[in-house]
Amino acid sequence: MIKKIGYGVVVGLSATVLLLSACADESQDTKHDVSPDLENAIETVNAEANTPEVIEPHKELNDDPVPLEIERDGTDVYINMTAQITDIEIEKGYNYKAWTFNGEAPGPLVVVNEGDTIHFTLENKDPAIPHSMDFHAVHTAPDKGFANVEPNEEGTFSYQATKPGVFMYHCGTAPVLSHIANGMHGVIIVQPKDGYPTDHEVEKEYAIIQNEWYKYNDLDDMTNGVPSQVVFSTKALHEGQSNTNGTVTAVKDEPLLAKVGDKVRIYVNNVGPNEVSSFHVVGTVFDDVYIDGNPANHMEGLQTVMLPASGGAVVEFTVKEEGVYPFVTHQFNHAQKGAVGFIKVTADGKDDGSEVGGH
Ligand SMILES: [Cu+2]
Repeated sequence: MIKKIGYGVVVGLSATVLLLSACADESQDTKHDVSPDLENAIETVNAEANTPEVIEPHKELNDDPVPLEIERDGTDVYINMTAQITDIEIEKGYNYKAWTFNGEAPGPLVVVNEGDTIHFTLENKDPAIPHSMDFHAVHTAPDKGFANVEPNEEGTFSYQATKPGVFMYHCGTAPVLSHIANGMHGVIIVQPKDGYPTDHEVEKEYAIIQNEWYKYNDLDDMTNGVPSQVVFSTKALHEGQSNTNGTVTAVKDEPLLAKVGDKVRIYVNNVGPNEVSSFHVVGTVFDDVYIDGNPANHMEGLQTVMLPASGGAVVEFTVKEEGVYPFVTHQFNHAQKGAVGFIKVTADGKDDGSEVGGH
């Protein structure tokens, strides 16, 4: 049913890292008990903590996005991707020097068919650190199939996609949390060989991904803190659809479109890295849900679908009236941090130019 992929949007610059309040409190409490030398040392540490934690060789890097390459020969699919450093404006005026696949975060949407053999090549354009690819859609010995590709090198790996679904992919290089939270995540859809039983009812389909952002390249914040932004992106499944990065306004500024009466299908995945998503579309009930996107996991009549970190689903619902239907994670502390998008439903399915509001 699906075809085609697009590309992402990027901008330039760097980011700052804020001082942990715990450190500030500690320096405050001990202020009168320490020698002037130690006091100076504390100030120096605090000053350093305010500088961006960009790895030295990444400082001047901002590689343009490289289009995903996919070629098919029967059931052999050749996929070429890059690991690269690219700035992403995750919030207005805040650029994050992301570690990415192909210059997008989440990375480009990959679509293959159940039973395909994937021949995957990763070109690591990062001059400083190794990267790798862990496709949740395949069976392989991770130390071989998901092995590191060293800086400025290429690695090729082969495996079969035997299960249909909406799977996460991510860099699996240690520390994995740094690589995922810095932007190295995405989605691979494996289309079921016999389709979904509701294929003939669906008029519109989209792909949506949820991810979190933390303080820049701050493994402590990624490990012990809470996300600074929780966001949605949409990836082009069909020609002409938007293809965005995970930013706080990505699916607000350009809402998804549908026509009154349409049955809408969304391929959704929560790439985390840490948080669960409680995916809900306001003003509808999901008629059909395929947990993890496998037709065998068919459920009906769900209000909210829980997506564990890395979990996916295919959800389908019918939009019965004109209007703006927000989709959220119903963990509203995360909706407050950005995880809201809009589906605009009009009489003819075209954008009537009206404001969606609610940013
Ligand atoms: Cu990596």
